[in-house]
Amino acid sequence: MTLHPKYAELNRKYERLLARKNPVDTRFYNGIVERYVHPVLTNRHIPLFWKYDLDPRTNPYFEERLGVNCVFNSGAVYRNGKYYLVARVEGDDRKSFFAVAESDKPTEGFRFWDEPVLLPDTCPEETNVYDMRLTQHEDGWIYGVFCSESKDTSSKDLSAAVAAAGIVRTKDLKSWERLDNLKTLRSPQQRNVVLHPEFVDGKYAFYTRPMDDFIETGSGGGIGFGLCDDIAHAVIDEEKIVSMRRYHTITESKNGAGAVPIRTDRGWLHIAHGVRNTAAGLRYVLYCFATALDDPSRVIAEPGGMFMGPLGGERVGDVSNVLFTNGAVRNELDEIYIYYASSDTRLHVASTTVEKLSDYIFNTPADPLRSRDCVAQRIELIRRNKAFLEERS
Ligand code: M1P
Repeated sequence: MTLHPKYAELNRKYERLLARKNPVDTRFYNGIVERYVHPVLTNRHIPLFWKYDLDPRTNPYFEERLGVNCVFNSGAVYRNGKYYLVARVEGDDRKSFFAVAESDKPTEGFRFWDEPVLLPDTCPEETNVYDMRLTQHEDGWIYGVFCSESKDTSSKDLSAAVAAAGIVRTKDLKSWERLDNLKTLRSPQQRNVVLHPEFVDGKYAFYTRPMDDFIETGSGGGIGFGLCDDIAHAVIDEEKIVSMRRYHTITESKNGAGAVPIRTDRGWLHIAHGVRNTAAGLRYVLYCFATALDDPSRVIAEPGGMFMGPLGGERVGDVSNVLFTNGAVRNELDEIYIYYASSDTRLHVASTTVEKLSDYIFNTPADPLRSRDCVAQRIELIRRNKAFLEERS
């Protein structure tokens, strides 16, 4: 029996999409990162055989049987010259799962492996999983730390859920070992948890995000940091706040550790997300900070504001309230690629270098709290620039 003619047509489109070049978006400039015209992963990158039953006897109308709504927040690793993303794939039923996509190039050509990741079934209460951060740890394993969502059985509210940090490890991104979910004794819920790539005082170190409930961080004061002895049964009893939530800043509503920190000579570079209630509604942005090499819980530089926000005004329809990263990689050329999601529907990439990102983090002034002080800061820059220009004329 022959294949449905639609298959050949859709397959041609799929291959064209995967071969498409992804030029730098010249409409955007901030000197810190380059952004690219096309997303690196969307639901159109999902192989046809994940969605359609190709047998015309059981699918005579070539209907999508298991559709995919979107592909976004991905963990990222760079190994042996290849870029690997473990993306959050969300089916039409809005349940998420993980899948590995691979490319030789950091900004284009990502192709999903034939099958998505089937996690070991060791957590019967878990109803949904998403947002995996991938850490190549110095102990030799690649760890995936992700959001594990379960129904809150203690609440009468049918939609009440509990967020915890699930932990898996792998050597090849193919076979995954499930470890116990992270326990944080002081915080009832966790999201945006990131494993630090090196031991700290001989222990595994996590960036956490203490939350009062499933969505709201409530009294959770920002990005936390805690140590644990045993990664297979990880328990953190004390969380220290590293990057604080602050009133009237981009971390006002909540913030979260985004990508795994990048080691440089000057310190660990962190890319995180902040959420703020703005005049236009809730807005997610990316911000950065650096921590000390000998103590990755001690912030040594934290510029004010954001270094990447939604592309306001430039792409009508693509302007989103969400800008979220959980993966960035650095290659041997000291290039950094940041994989970020916009609108919770597609995955984009931005690039920078260790030098540029460090320059931004260590030389951008901190955010004064009051609007008046921000104006004063700006006037100071304007006057300095005027003097500089006059000197040259
Ligand atoms: O919708 C935006 C993001 O919301 C959650 O992250 P956070 O708790 O930091 O706001 C997550 O569901 C994330 O996947 C999502 O992108």
